[in-house]
Amino acid sequence: MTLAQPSQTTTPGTSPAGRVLQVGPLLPSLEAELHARFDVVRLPRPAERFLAVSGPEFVAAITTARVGVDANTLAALPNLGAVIHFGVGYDATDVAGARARGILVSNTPDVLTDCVADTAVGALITVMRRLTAADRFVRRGDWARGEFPLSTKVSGKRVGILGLGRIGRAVARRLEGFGCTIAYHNRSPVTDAPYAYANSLESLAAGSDVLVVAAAGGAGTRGLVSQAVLDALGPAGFLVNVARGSVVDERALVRALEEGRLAGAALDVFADEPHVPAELLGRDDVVVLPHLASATHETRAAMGRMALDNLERFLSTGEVLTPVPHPAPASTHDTTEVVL
Ligand code: 8YV
Repeated sequence: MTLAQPSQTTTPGTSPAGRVLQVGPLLPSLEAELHARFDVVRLPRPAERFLAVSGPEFVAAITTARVGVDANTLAALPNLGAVIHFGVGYDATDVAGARARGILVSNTPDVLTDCVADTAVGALITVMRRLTAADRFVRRGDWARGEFPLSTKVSGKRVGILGLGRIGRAVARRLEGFGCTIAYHNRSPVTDAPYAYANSLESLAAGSDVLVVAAAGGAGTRGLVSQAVLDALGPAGFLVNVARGSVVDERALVRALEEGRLAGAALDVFADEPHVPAELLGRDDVVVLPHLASATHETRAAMGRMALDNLERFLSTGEVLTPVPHPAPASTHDTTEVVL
């Protein structure tokens, strides 16, 4: 679809005319379809000169949960009407700034819930049973020299979930099948949840063998898993994070592991991806994954379809199909909206 001249307004119910800006890399198949169907330009880096000249041409931006559209980029796009995310998280985008200008923001909820929850449970089992360490043990030839050390039983354990939203619930359902006892912490209790509510994250951690982080990223949850929370989890406790690296105080986590104040951690996300703290890399009590929770053929294809459907709907009607929740989970530890 080739679109006409940029319009100054993107009133819901009307078709905004203009170009689409691709911010960051996308799944190759999604990028190919996008460029075949729409008038799309990929934002070059550095972006300033390009945006100064061409910024007004764009009525929609498409990006990923990890890259997002920041405040500076938004400011250079005066006719923008929508930010379309490939991903459920949108903490990398200046959503408040977008809202203030009436710019719509969409994400791809639900379609990735199963894969992210599967990954959380897989990572939990992997770190508690030391499966990746055991794999390395066999490959090194150490098995011929002795037995692999004992690990920790998973079934029946007490699991605390930070952020009982779509993904947190899917993790809980799966772990119920392992006979685990589930408790959770959100800013406020979820009315229809059959699990015990802890009114502080520290008390949740103190009563858990494993803490699973499934809360939205952003300012409101930054550093929520603090040294005090890790200490409450204790030297026999495990941490699993499939949400955002920013939710955990990464330096405190490294110290806790190094000082034997935590039994292990399985991390799919980091504060400064793709950089992983060097101290974690040599540790057998840590599982490090490259932010892959939603990265299956099936789920990424479904996310791509949903992103394209949102873009198409916006360009034809001025609306989106799956707008992000309003108000966004934000300032005061609102972990009820869940991530990824
Ligand atoms: C995305 C994610 O797959 O959806 C999210 O919030 O973090 C991941 O599932 C990834 O950011 C897409 O590039």
